[in-house]
Amino acid sequence: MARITTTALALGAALLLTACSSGAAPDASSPAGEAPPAATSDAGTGSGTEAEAGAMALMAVVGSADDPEAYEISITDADGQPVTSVPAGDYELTFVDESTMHNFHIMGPGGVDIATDVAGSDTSTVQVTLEPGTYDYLCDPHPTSMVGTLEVTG
Ligand SMILES: [Cu+2]
Repeated sequence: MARITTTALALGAALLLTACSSGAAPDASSPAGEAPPAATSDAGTGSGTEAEAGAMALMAVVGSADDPEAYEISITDADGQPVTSVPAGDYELTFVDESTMHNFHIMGPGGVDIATDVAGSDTSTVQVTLEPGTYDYLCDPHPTSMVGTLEVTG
């Protein structure tokens, strides 16, 4: 009995210590551990918000790969994978709008308000600085069925 209690107490103390030491770190950056923020080639650890230099690529896509007139809208990375959250920073945003009835319209923090033409196609690339917050994008003619958000983290 006594031994069990002591063990339990020791365990409790250890847990408390752990809780205290982790709780003492005010910046809740990476609960995953102490991976140094050095620029390694490990892709996508997600931590360094200011680690990357230069603009990163995003695509603003209207329609699907098979059908530019499809009622779909998304923001993807350079590999075409959908993206819903990115760190703040400078981006090269490439529009992929080859539809004659849709457009891509994005607006949000920092005065960002960019829209492609509804009738015409647009595959241009613009430089955009994304600030922390929520960016909304939609197709102006179909704002309820073609709509999405991009969260930008600080
Ligand atoms: Cu549309």
